[in-house]
Amino acid sequence: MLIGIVGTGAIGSLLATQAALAGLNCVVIPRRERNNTNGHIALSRSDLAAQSFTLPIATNNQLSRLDVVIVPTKAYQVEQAICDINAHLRPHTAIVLLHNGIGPHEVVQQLCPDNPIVGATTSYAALKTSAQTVTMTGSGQTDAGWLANPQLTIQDKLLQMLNSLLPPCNWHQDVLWIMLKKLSVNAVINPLTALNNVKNGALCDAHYSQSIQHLCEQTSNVFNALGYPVSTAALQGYVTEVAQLTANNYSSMHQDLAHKRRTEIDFINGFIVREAKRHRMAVPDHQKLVTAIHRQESHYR
Ligand code: KPL
Repeated sequence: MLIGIVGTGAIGSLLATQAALAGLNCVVIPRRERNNTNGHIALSRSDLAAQSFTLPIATNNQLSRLDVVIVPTKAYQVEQAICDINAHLRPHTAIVLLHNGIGPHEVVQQLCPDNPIVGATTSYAALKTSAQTVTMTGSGQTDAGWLANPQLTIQDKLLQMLNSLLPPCNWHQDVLWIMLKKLSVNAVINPLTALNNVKNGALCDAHYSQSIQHLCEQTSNVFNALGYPVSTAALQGYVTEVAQLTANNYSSMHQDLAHKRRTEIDFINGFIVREAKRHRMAVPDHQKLVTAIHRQESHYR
């Protein structure tokens, strides 16, 4: 099974080193200058006594032979990443999308109408400490399932692959629900920690409970309209659980703002705002967070 991994961000580099450790047949597809000669990329893992790995950079020929391509980029980078390689992909190559938020699979479906598309989320965490060094900062679990064109003959192979890379991995009949649940947590923790410059655990303070309740209530209304009946209390419970489990972490959105990078707000709270509009519902607290994050981004974009 030939696996392509797009980009060498934190999760991309983690996946590439995990693939090398597991002896999987894997090529790296850098997002910017893609080397069409037979180049290689060197990566080292600082959590594994600086163990180093050399991985091949995909040639066009290898791109056309991929069985699966994993896209572990930021949500807003997915479309360009797929456009860059689409001319070489065959229609049976499975595309695994692994990002925060919801939305990019719709454009991927338009660009690659016949390819099987998998949605995945993971609670693994990684940090790039230099261009060629990555460290796994947290292990966890991975959840995956079909988003489009399910291809049952390769499902077991994909699950086995994800279990080698980010174990344990569970396969879900309705992965959209898993993604919505994760989105409901990210829609609270990410913008609140980013705007208040605090670690995730700070949100357990009573000071935030009313804002969290309002956000979860509006998320619950939208999810109910989408056909996923879930209570405000259940969503609050997920948020509290993740805030406690990751108390010492800074959320990805906090890190994005701190490093003056674009955030994934448009695919997290922005998704809730768009769905609310489609169903003629009001989500004023999510809208306020989108506006406030955009305002912060406008200072450097
Ligand atoms: O997914 C996360 C993120 O930061 O993007 C959480 C779960 C909030 C952990 O920090």
